[in-house]
Amino acid sequence: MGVLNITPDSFSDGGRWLSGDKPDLDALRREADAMCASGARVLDVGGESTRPGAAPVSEQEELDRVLPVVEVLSAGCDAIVSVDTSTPAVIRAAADAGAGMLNDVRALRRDGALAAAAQTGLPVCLMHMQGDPATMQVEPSYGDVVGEVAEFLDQRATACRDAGIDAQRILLDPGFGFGKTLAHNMALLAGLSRLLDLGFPVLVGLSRKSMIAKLTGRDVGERLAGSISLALLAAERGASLLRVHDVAETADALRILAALKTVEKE
Ligand code: 7PJ
Repeated sequence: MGVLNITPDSFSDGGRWLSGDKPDLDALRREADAMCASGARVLDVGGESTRPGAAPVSEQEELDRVLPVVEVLSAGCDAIVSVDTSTPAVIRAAADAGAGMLNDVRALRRDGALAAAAQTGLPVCLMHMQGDPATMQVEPSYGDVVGEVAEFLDQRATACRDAGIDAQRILLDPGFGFGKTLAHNMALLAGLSRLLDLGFPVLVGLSRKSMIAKLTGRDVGERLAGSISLALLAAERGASLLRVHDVAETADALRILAALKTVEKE
């Protein structure tokens, strides 16, 4: 899953895909084509930055950022267009515009989001976050982080099924960096199998995240090696979908892992 943030303030590609306050559709089209040629199967389009302390975005702003991009990418691209949103109006409009998947860092907990998602019939990714983006990195705390994240995701998956979302259309995500310290993030990666035990495919987003800075001291533009390492470790531990900025490089790493797995199976 390649990341395309249509925001002025996302931590790694903020402002890159905007010209003024409008999405730069030509540049996005080129980047999307490059990601697909490199092996992306899903493109994740987001109009709200959820970095710690990010400014809230209005519904209209989010619609203006996301919809034209969904329209353009879903018309001319083999990849599924996923929309990273928590907003019911964006969920509905994105589905009408051709989106093929919904990705919600709030796990469809906003008023009306669950019903809106169910109505679309699209696959949904439910992510765990402790707190909200404004304050989530202020002393996050857990007793048993893996157990608590698993319990939350299990409850949200049940809520989705009760709302009429087919179990086969649900993905789960521990939400690396969303209300988590480095120790919490590493415990979740080490314990990924406990999330797989819930019976749903697991998506992970580790690309360029600040946990890499904590481990390697690297600035955001220098986290490729760290990102690929984490992607590979997550894939080995059973993650089904990797949300990444650097599609070509990650795809190379996955090809090598796949070749090793083939030999191990023989
Ligand atoms: C994630 C996400 C993640 C899912 C972001 C960034 C920060 N959605 N949206 N999982 N992270 N499902 O671009 O790294 O980890 S925004």
